[in-house]
Amino acid sequence: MPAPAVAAERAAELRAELERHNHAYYVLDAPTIPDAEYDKLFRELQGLEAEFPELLTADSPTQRVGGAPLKEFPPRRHGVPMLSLNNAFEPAEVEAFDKRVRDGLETIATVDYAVEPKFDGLAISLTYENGVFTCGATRGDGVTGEEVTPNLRTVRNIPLRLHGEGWPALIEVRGEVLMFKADFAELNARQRERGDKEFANPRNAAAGSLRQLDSKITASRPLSFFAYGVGAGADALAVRTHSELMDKLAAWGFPVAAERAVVSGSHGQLEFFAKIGTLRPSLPYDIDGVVYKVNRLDWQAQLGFVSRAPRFAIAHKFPAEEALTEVLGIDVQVGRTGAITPVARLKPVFVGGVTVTNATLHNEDEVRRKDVRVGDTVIVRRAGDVIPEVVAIVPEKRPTRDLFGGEPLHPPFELPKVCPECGSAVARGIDEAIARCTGGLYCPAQRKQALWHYAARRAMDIEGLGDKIVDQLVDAGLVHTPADLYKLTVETLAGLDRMGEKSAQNLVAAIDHSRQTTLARFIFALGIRNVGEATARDLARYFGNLDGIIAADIEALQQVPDVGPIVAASIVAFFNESHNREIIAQLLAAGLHWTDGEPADAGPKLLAGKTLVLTGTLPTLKRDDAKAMVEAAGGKVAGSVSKKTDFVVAGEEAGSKLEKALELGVPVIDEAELLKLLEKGVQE
Ligand code: D41
Repeated sequence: MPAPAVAAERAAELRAELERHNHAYYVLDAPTIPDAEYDKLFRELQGLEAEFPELLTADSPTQRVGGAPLKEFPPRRHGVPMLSLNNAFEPAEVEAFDKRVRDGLETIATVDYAVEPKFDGLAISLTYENGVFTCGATRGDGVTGEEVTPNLRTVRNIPLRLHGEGWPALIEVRGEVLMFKADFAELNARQRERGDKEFANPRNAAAGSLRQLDSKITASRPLSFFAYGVGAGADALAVRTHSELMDKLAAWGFPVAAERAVVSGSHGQLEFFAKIGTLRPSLPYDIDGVVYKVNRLDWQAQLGFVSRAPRFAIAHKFPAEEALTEVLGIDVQVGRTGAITPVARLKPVFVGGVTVTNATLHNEDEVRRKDVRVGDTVIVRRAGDVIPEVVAIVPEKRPTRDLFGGEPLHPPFELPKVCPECGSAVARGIDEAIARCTGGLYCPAQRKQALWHYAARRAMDIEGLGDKIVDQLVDAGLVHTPADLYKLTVETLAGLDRMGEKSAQNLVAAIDHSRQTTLARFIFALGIRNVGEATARDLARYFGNLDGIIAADIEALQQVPDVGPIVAASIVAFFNESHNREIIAQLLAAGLHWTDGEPADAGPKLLAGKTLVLTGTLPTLKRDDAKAMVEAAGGKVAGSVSKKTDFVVAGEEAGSKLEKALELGVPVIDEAELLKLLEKGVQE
């Protein structure tokens, strides 16, 4: 055990060092030591304080972890009342404020203002006696607040002892306690994991955390503090302006707004307002406006205040981003990919600068978690250009069937079983948050998307059927499903915007040409969720025919290489939907057929063990299709010619591969001979 005098000296040293690291980490955002080192010093101090309880001081960093729970918060009268701020919303109100200030000062000169973001937190007052934090309280009614000292000690960026010198024997530092957006998101994720209640926004989270009787709970919540002024003790400070005061507070170890500035007149104020408005989404904390303060302190004193609000300062607020309103109904919307999104129909409410009548509820789980019901009063949020959302309900305002706290008037929300647009089944994949309409090709909400995909180069490759044409065809009601494409005539098409006779003819020819395809392309063209080109090819190769794929269950599908439970479930859901099977039947009736993928076990593998190389442009077959046909017959298609190559299939403009084949004496055939091989096999 060290001698008491040595221990006392070491404890003081450790306290100073730990607070220096705290300040660097939480105020300057510039860590000075690794966490593990900090923990080691922290535990050493804890050890000394345990051995020598007389060494324990109020400003010890070990006191940041919280103490014994309180029964209630004692009232605390502020040394100097905490004023409130008047609000301005319009530029004209800001100009009027500036005019009042100049009139009050009887000056025609331009007035300088200290300007700063308006933190959306809770106003508090921190008392330091001889440089040591001794008491912290909420604003309360401005005269008397609640003392929450143990809780405030846990706020990591509040200095427990003032740095530097020159501070008066007693000083009240005023500021705002808040929670950073990132800390809030982390806290809510933690709450959710534990099944605890989530907070609606960082402000509520900060308020809920600060008002804990058990300071150990507050210690586990990531609160932060920013200073914006001084109450008692202000007269003793040798400063001339508010901006100098803020510099002094920063030097004593307080976090202050990095965005603070000094501007001239109402023009400068409005410029600052606009600048902070654009910065707002990227700021790490929520703000609800900016604050303008006459910079010269003697002028502040001269202006004084009226009924608790200073004449020298004003808050210029952004339009509120959150408002209360009522849920009139809950509908679902079908997106272009079939995603089903629950949407709250709201009693119109002005929020975020616009009137909002709908707000997204994101997905089924979110509605359940928030338990939003028809008739509920809800907090609606619209921030910037983000889609309005329902943040939370106000449980106390839920209407009930009777006056005695009986059951709610409306049942919990349930997602419809069928798509409101097309009546197809709604399905939700394993591990998926989003439910989807399985109507795919048939659903009007998904129609355009489904048609674009169907016509795409890697799908049915219908040249000339681009996005613009699809839009027109669908909007004019000419095409509902891919099967309708095969009924289009030159006359109908020529009637469309920017479509000449010649392009119409070409498009009809391209659509006609697409009747001859491959099974793999066709499967891909159906736009089954989670089925890309490669999976479509694997399915075609494995099953060999469409009926086999349609008939396969989840088990059978998973026998296909690379097909897992999620893909298999998507395929089953797609073919279970009768609308989809109907469209396939219509397509086949329209004459669609394919040349690959004959039943895997039917017919001999005529090209088994043979390696072919394709080169140049073939007269009718596309490269991918020729490859698929060779592979379906058991053959292999290689990228380069060697002595092991059995055939080189050469089309127009064949280059070096043809030369190599001739050089090595590899047989060279054309498309017609390839088709013969595919039909009859190799005649040896
Ligand atoms: O950021 C803030 N929320 C903020 C609040 C600020 N930056 N400055 C403030 N200045 C004052 C005066 C001028 C009265 C000292 C304030 C507040 N008051 C305030 N916050 C809550 C009530 C008043």
